[in-house]
Amino acid sequence: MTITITVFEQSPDRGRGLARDMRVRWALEEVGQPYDVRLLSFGAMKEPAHRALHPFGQIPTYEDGDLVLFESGAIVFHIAERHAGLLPDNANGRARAIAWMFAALDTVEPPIMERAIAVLLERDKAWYEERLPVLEGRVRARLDELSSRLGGADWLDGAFSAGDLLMVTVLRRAGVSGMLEDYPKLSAYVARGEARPAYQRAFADQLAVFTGEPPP
Ligand code: GTB
Repeated sequence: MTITITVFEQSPDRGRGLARDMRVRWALEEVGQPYDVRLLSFGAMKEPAHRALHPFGQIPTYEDGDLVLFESGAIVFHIAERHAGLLPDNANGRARAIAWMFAALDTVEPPIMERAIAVLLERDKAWYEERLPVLEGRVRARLDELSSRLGGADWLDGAFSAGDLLMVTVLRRAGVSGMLEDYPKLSAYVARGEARPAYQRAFADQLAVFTGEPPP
């Protein structure tokens, strides 16, 4: 049975790999699992057929036989549990890698997204100029802490894991605003993630959807 994921038919990020299917694609590439893609327009995402797969009418979803999943973090976790390569074999290392998955999605991503949404949708509000520095301060607090913890290591806890995969995708969103430039250790960390062959394949595939050209 081939895995099928849903992705934007026309991603608003214009092929920069910022939508959340990127992390699922990357995880599947890391473990060597082939997959199909179903392209969805914004309208189709809100139709009952897709809402049956995703209660919030969003991408990505994941289908494998009888199993249907939504939430990119749950999908990456499922892939990491089913296949070798994204979680350590030893129980404690595995638990710590899972903690980093949650940290990426629950501690680091929210302030980054809150700032990104304000910049995108709230520029015309009277309180925007006052609120933006507050939101940026929250992002910087997390980036400072994460950078301190990473220190000179290549990855967050030993070998590359699903925790790093999610953290790199989350940090890329902060990179768009230039905020990572003040964090050389985090910039190098993201670059290490992006240099992985599995990342490169995933990125090329999502870009090909946007350009309509086949991946190289
Ligand atoms: N928590 C869910 C998950 O992790 O899977 C969130 C899923 C989600 O936000 N999906 C977005 C979506 O379907 C796409 S990724 N949006 C359409 C809708 O809600 O109607 C978020 C996203 C969108 C666009 C950019 N961008 O243009 O840079 C980046 C990220």
